[in-house]
Amino acid sequence: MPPKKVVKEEPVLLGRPGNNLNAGIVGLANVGKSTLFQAITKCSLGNPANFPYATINPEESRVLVPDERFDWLCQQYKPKSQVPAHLTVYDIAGLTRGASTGAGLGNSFLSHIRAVDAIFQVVRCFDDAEIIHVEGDVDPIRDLEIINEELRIKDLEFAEKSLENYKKQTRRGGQSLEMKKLKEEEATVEKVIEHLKSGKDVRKNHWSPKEVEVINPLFLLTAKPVVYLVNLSERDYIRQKNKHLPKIAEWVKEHATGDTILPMSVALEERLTRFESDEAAAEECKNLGTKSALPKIITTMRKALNLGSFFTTGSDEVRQWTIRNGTKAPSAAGVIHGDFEKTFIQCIVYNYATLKELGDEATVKAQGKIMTKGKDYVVEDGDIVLFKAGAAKG
Ligand SMILES: Nc1nc2c(ncn2[C@@H]2O[C@H](COP(=O)(O)OP(=O)(O)O)[C@@H](O)[C@H]2O)c(=O)[nH]1
Ligand SMILES: [Mg+2]
Repeated sequence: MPPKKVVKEEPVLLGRPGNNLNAGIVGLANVGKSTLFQAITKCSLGNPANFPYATINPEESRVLVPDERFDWLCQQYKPKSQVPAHLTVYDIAGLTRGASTGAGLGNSFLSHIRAVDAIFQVVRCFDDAEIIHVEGDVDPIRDLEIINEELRIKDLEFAEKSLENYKKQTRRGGQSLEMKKLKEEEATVEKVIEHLKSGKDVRKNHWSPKEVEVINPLFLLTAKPVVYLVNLSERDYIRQKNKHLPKIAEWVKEHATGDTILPMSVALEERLTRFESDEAAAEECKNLGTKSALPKIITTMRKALNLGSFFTTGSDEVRQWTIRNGTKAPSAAGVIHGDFEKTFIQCIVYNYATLKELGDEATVKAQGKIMTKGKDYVVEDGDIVLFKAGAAKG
């Protein structure tokens, strides 16, 4: 007898569906958020492509995603146009203790955080008597807890509101399918409330796909992936040492297991953007025995958002496209043009790794490594794809 077919539940990710995701810089006031945002915006992230990644408005910027695969493809094809992938980053005003209850500009900060897909949380570890710390002194653990708590309180408030709504609907009772579904959803919201009350962030749990479907429309703040950016003095960053670092690592391990912590120095990054050229900045790094943390910051965030890339290549254009990992071919085609998703026929595909190994497209072809795939194909990170689509129906 053939083995029983295992029906695999399709995983559903927490957060907004789609491929065009963004990240916001969050933290207390005066921790270096805006300076970091400026540095990210100005620097070319080592990417040679000439791409208009300018600030869209003072708080929103499209940042190049550095990727050596893209650079290599551009060298191979020498295309007329080079379009790297980008990540949209927002500078969000500082959060204050009590923001969840409306302190400061509390609720408006929180609504800005609600609008982003992921959070860069900047934690201040640099000492500078001239830069006032809103809480009086440098204490990163206290700061982490303030932010963590404000976000959690706000989520609790939202979840409780949602529970009230469910209760209104389930009060009338009954055995209908619809009622059964509502009760299940209500139970999930109750579970979320329990989870938050026990001091845990929503993203730190294994929710079933069904539960995720209930959680996503709540747009919870602690469901968003977080990358912790520890802002050190230039000196501490260069020597990769700071007395607070071990404690931060411990805190993250306990409260946000698995989240990435990246030590960085906003002061250094800001200084590097003031050099006349990328080469001069690189020379400075070499002399200091260090390197900019910005490329890693961007690529780490892409990973946290579960984003991958596929490429389209040719002598006209080499372009890197962004998709969620696990995206099927028609949806990936839809990233290029909305119509392609519906009119998708097939795709011609091989991976960058194969191309890099064999040297050029002609060899990949001669060795029969180019595949034709249909609508169930899951596009892999690094795939080089040509989509075939039919004419759009009017
Ligand atoms: N010494 C030092 N000062 C910094 C650093 N980052 C930012 N600052 C200064 O701190 C002040 C607040 O910075 P800003 O980026 O506006 O902080 P935000 O409130 O978090 O956006 C400014 O005067 C910055 O020049 C840093 O890494 N080291
Ligand atoms: Mg600011």
